[in-house]
Amino acid sequence: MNLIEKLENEERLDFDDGVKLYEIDFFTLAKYAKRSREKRWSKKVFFNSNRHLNPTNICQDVCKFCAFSASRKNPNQYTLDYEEMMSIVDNACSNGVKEIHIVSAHNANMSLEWYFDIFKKIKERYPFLHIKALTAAEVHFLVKKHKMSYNELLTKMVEYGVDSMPGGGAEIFDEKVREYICKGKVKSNEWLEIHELWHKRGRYSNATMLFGHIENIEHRIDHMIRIRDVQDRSGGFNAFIPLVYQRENNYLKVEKFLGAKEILQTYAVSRLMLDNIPHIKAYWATSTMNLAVLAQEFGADDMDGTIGKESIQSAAGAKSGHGKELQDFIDVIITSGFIPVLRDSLYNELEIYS
Ligand code: V47
Repeated sequence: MNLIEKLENEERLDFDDGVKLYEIDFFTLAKYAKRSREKRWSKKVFFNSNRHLNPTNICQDVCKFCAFSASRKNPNQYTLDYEEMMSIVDNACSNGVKEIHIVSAHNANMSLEWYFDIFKKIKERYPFLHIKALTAAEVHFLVKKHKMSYNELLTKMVEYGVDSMPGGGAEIFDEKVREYICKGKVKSNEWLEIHELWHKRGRYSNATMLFGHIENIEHRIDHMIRIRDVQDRSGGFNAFIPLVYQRENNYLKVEKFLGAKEILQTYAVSRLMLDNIPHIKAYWATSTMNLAVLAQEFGADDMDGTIGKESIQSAAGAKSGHGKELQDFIDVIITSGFIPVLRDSLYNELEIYS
């Protein structure tokens, strides 16, 4: 069966099909990706009211693409104290935020208790606030440092109030590319294992892919298929998030940057390859609001959320330092002919604006 027949019949696509998707006519690709997102979500575009919290930027690892962690290029080290963190959370909650998304650098000076106390203090004050915290990269870092098993740490995370895990740290799973861009970080199979163990507890998480740097199309398809294989067994990934590489203030020299066409193709290919993941998120912080809403025509159905303050991508040049208002999402989604849906972290629909 050829690729177009497979797309017509909604057959599962293999590795070669995935590569070919980048070669077929752009609007034919868009047609099938959009059909797939509309079958699932019709004209709905999801977003949420969230706040990012990055407790420390001191990191023992050196990922070449990262401009967030303190280094020669970013000498401003910080570690927030509990009072500072709680004041951010208080502020967010008084503005109606429903999710706190906590990601730290790998700071060898901080104890395990320091991490757990962040979650505990937030949950004590705001029992209904959803805590999305600890990437698989952080889980791996903490487990190695404290000589415990993944499962022991995941048990503690649940005990101290973590509700779901973010999709960070996946980068690109191809071992050669990974070795070059983030040597020493959680390995690909370990990243996948941590998420699968988390899903086995009935918990949810996301999966990201950092693209537009030194990887090629084959690496992207391989990345998606490794995630799809886990999802076949576990069903715990809520969303796949292709993150567009931002190029400033880091150590990864990239000659050629992606244009809008290849970014949109990648959202579309993600939708078609990842037939078992409910949501494809066009994260506005790396794609801009304009492209994130256009991505809804190319298979995406989610734009992430208000964020409050964004520190990781904005350090590398993205214009995402300041968050957005709910009204910004509502306006851009309605003007583009879609239906804005305010969701919670697990995609329960809180409000539909029509
Ligand atoms: O894993 C770092 C990425 C990720 C750069 O789960 C960069 O809902 C682009 O994972 N250019 C962390 N990206 C952020 C993340 C995330 C974001 C939004 C939502 C969710 C979710 C997860 O940021 C890292 C890394 O891949 N990143 N540097 C850069 N220069």
